[in-house]
Amino acid sequence: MTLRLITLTAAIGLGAASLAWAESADSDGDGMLSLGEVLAAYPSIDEATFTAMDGNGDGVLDETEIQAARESGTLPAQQDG
Ligand SMILES: [Ca+2]
Ligand SMILES: [Ca+2]
Repeated sequence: MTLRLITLTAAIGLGAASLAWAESADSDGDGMLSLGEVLAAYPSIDEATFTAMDGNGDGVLDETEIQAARESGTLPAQQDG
């Protein structure tokens, strides 16, 4: 039972961590990051970098594209403020 509780807690923790990007950068709460949201949240990123991160070219970054950008180091770790 203790192990099960730990596993459940860990799962919840991972879920919260994966959504952390959206809570601070996704200002309109649609679950994806537009160019404007990325520029506002990450001053170090320019439009060309955004375009490079937008793998399917639909003009917004979905969670998959954001995860890929973070893993490749293109998108910096979450910034405070
Ligand atoms: Ca958004
Ligand atoms: Ca996209």
